[in-house]
Amino acid sequence: MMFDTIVALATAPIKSALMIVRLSGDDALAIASRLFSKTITKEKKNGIHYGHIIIDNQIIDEVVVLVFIAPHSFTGENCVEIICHGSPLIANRIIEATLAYGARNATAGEFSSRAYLNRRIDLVQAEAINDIINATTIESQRLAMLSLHGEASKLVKPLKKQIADIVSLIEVNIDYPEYEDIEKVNRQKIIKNTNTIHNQLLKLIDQGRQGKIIKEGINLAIIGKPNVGKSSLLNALIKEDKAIVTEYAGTTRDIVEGDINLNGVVLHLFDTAGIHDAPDIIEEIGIKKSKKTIEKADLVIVVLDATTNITEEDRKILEITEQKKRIIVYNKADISKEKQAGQLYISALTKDITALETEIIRIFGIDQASYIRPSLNNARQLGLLKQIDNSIMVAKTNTLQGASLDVISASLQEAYYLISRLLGEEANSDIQTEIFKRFCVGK
Ligand SMILES: Nc1nc2c(ncn2[C@@H]2O[C@H](COP(=O)(O)OP(=O)(O)OP(=O)(O)O)[C@@H](O)[C@H]2O)c(=O)[nH]1
Ligand SMILES: [Mg+2]
Repeated sequence: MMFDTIVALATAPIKSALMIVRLSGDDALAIASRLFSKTITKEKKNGIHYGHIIIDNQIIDEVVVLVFIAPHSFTGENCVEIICHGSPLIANRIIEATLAYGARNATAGEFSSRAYLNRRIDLVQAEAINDIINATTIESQRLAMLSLHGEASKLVKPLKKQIADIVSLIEVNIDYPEYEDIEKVNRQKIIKNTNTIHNQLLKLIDQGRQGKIIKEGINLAIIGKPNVGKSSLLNALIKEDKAIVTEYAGTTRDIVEGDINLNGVVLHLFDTAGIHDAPDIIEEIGIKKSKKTIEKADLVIVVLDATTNITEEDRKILEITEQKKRIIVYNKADISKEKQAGQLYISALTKDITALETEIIRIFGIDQASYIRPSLNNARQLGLLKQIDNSIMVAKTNTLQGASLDVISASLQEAYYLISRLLGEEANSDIQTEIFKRFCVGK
């Protein structure tokens, strides 16, 4: 593919030890040669060159230039990386000079998108680059790295082949029914194969969901009536006296947030105003916010007071959180005399909250393997996996209901196409090519 040459600062635009100006495109070598004291040509192999940046006959900086000749570069194009001293002024002068010599400013993510367009990486790998940059835990960084190395993409490639196998069989039966040496399509076989693919997809979706949690964390709302110890619980979880705690009901008015890393999973915690009736106007606003926080939470912790019986207010809170994934905890266990079997008791005051932490991990069903296993785990990938599964299930239902082979094939082809979309492959890598690669029909 032919592309114009793009330039960008690859490092932060702040005073630092070094900065990197990156160029990629057909004219990258020529443009860099015009400002570098040495000429960089294609004939030279990938390499490191020491020299000077000279603009308007003036030495601007002493630099190291990395040269990557197409296709042996990240973008698959000719690439030059100029490592200059870490002055924004110098980096800007270098960038301006490259612009004057015909480069243009790269847009956000354009180097990665070129790597994708030049087929150096697929779409899942391109998404992983962003994940690596945004990762906040070692665990999520590790998952992103697996995706970048193509491990996540490999998960769906066998499915594509399996679908192509059934579609090939169906299509050949439709198009060449007169050939006797062709395997006759058998509905039982289609059902068996769709079941196998469905089970694999369910597994991928579950693993992706776990990967998503490791990558993005969980929004966790701490909910309850006033004075049950919600803010004390937030403080115990984050191991910091962040939220104000008093013996007066109605202390928390606004949402107090905190993040913790629990076994490699980031919990975004939201301590909320106690929900109750007849509040004053400020509390009323706080309570509205509490209810909004419930909506956006992945997990709600309903805090009850272990020292008192459940009240009407508690009941209402249990009712409004009923549809959510939730954990009900009895706080103030340190001073409660009676304990009911099967309930979760904690003491936010004495920081005895291990049982709750264990339950949080359990409820999301994250197994140890998820931390090191590649997965298709962003919203786009998970959405497409579900759509693929849906098409497979339609094919199965149609087969069971005796639909025509054309109709069954159409759903399977849709599933195949969706896998291509997941990987960001072009439409011309379409299923017809795949089918006829396998069959030597019309000998
Ligand atoms: N004994 C005991 N007291 C606790 C515990 N947790 C909280 N308290 C006390 O209960 C009172 C209320 O605690 P908070 O954490 O402010 O309660 P809250 O649910 O945030 O209250 P609001 O913000 O008013 O809704 C304070 O006096 C705490 O010290 C606990 O586990 N044991
Ligand atoms: Mg509070």
